[in-house]
Amino acid sequence: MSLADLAPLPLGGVDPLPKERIADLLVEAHERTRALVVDLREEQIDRPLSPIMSPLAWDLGHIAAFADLWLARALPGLRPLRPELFEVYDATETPRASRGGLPFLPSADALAYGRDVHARALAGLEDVDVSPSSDALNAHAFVWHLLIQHEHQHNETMLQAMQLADGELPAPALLSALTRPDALSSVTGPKTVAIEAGPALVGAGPGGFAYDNERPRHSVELGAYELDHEPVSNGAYLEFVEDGGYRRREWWSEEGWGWREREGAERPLFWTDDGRVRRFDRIEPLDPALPVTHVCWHEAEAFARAHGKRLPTEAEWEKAATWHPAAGRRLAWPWGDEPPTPERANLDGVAGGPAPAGARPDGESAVGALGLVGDVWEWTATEFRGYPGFRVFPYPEYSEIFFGTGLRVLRGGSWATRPTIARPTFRNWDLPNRRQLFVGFRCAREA
Ligand code: AVJ
Ligand code: FE
Repeated sequence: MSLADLAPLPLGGVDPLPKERIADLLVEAHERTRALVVDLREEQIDRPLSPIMSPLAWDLGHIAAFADLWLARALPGLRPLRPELFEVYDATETPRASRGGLPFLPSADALAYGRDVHARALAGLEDVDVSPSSDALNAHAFVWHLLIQHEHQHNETMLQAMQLADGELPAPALLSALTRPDALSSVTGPKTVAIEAGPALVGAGPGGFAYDNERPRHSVELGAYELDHEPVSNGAYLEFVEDGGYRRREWWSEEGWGWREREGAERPLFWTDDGRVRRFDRIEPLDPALPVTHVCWHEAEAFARAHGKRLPTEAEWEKAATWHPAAGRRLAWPWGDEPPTPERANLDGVAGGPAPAGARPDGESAVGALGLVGDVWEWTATEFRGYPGFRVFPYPEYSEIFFGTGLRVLRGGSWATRPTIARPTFRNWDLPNRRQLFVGFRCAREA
């Protein structure tokens, strides 16, 4: 089966998804995970590639253990295959930095464990009732989507670890379109879109899969605001650097300046001191039309301040991505209710990196913004917390334990995000000093 044949459709819409479709998604996720490491040497999979990331072999075993655990919880009478491994693969108990020292399975064993659990999942799915009247874990195929979403999120995490590996690892061969078509190149300049005052509907509605932190849908009153038409480009960010962006204290928050001084940061991660940029094992010219990538929240915030702007709140981001002012309703995606296509959004790893601003006019949102979904995750001003009326489901360690701990919300997905994850209600989060995500930003201001 080719990966292209299995390109996952986003979830949602049909609920519950037919079992054959769920099975396809499980197979696709499993094959993608294996394809990400297939060209690597065992030693590259087994050792930590960066102090802030897990070894790839840990991700492989963790994906399997997560599925092993939840299958046993969801299928009556099924005992986990390898419960003795659950502690080693518990993300809460073992922070990423210390995972290199854990007794996790080396790559060949981790892959074998993954294959065994995957076979169990496919067999278990056949007999289970996923209709809305089934038990809490199986109704609407919730737990099955949970396995897919989990593996898909780790697919992106694994790519982050590979990019962090000091230029030692090539991009996986499956990211085949590593050369971006020139025809896409365009710079649209510092345009903004205007969004009228009024309520924003934020969060996932009752149907389809969503994580607990995306619910419940609620209304947030917003004033009129302007949002950048597209993510901030390398060209604009380079001007900021050349204007002394990293030397002018007045553009930084106190916390941000502290970060800058401790790090000695002078430019985005992966920009070289001779003005180029590293992508996996290649050093390339800095393309001014591409969105700036691998900046932390503090850098994004300083850039915004230098331009008399600020970062958008997550409600502002979501309104710009989903609100159709003329129709007076919320859309599922920026461009409408249909799922992403390669013409609408740069997702799923296949482009090997972000696309130039303006490259995908078909992805325009109803308020006229581009690139909200795909290309780069976008930092928002908002701290990660539960929405009003939040209820944990099915476990607090997915999101609740992170609420109110200083993490910032990111929206929109990147070029490496699986389409199943890139829905506009999805909330990613990270520490404000982290730059390993495929992350950029756009600015906002009061109208
Ligand atoms: C939502 C991306 C922050 O990677 O820590 C994976 C997703 N949770 N396994 C993370 C997740 C459990 C999570 N993020
Ligand atoms: Fe995980």
